Amino acid sequence: MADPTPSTATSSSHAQFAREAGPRGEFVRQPNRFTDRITADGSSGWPAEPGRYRLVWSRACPWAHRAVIVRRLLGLEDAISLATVDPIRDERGWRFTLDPGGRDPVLGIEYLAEAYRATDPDFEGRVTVPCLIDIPTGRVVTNDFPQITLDLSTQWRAFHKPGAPDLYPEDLRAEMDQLMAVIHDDVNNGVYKCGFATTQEAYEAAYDALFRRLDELEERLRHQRYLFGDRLTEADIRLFTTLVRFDAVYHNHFKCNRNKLTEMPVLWAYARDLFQTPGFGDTVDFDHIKRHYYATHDRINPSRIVPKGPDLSGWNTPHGRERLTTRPL
Ligand SMILES: N[C@@H](CCC(=O)N[C@@H](CS)C(=O)NCC(=O)O)C(=O)O
Repeated sequence: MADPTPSTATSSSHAQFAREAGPRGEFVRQPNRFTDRITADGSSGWPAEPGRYRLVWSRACPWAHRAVIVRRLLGLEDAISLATVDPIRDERGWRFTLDPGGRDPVLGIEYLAEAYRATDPDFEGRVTVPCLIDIPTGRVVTNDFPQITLDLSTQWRAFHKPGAPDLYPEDLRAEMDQLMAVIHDDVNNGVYKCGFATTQEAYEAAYDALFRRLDELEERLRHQRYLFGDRLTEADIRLFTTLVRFDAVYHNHFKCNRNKLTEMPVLWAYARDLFQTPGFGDTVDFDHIKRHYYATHDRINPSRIVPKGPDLSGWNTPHGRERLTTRPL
């Protein structure tokens, strides 16, 4: 381990988000504030109903990107509308400055924080995407990102397109939950734990866990096309949204630099295979991704300079993974 002396002061003043710094300088993500669920039978008070809810995302955000890929694969675009925020937050948070007049045309608000405050006037945490908003009342139903996507699969079934994939199949759920949990801890959130650590020790622990897990996934995917054999599932979507950001931001900005994704041959081919699948690559916006991370985490990158590289043209090169498939998608 490198000499930890320079950063042993674990003061949260070094942290990107002061309220989310643990006692040993580790990043501790805030809990999701709104955890209501939209259900098929409406028993939660929020029935699955086309046209009623608006999904708010940032093209930069890996957690929100999941929801958009799932929505697309299931054919829920007409049932759930989409609001896109500016990749650059100001001191009041996510803004609808990409829309005419700087207002979301459906919700009529300029800042996502307005919906959070309308739902909970005492809310003081980070206002986050993704979230689902009830259009008639303007209330935030949920910003519980892991549940949002599972519910799109299980509670919105009546509105899926014909032939939509089962992204959360019952026979795989126990195994999927287990794998998605470790991928969350070590990879999806793991890159943030590297980037937002305020001590050398916390950073190295996160870095080691991240690359240990990536090595394991590299082996798992060597002889099978997806994480669960020949079936594309939500687990792949969750892994993809981190992998696609890896070389563009995490490798440099979050110091996840043992190697680039392009230097892990199996994961690189796997990620390209997904990238070239409709719903994946066509929902990736490298410009938003780079500008968001480099220009809004001012503790990590005070100059806000956005690197010109890396060369991202490799994403569309042949991946050769078709030979691993025995069943059509
Ligand atoms: N809801 C989760 C995860 C979603 C999340 O972190 N989204 C990021 C974008 S990737 C966000 O909205 N951040 C707002 C901010 O940093 O102020 C959380 O509260 O940490």
